[in-house]
Amino acid sequence: MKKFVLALGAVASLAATAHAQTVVTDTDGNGTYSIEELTAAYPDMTAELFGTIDANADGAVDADELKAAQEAGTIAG
Ligand SMILES: [Ca+2]
Ligand SMILES: [Ca+2]
Repeated sequence: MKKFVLALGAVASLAATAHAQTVVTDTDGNGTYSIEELTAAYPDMTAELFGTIDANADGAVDADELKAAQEAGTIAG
């Protein structure tokens, strides 16, 4: 019984960790985030906001741009 309770606690803390952070998934696996992929994580995403995050304006957000935007508070971390 004690083992079961411990396992339950581990699952609960994992869930809390996942919830504390917005995870953007590279759904098509091309190494960058499209506006569709960002919208899945940030429902309030707009083309204008995407343009702000896409610092080098190449039409895709890479991991560095995403991190910079999160650190700058442009989008939630
Ligand atoms: Ca992608
Ligand atoms: Ca970019």
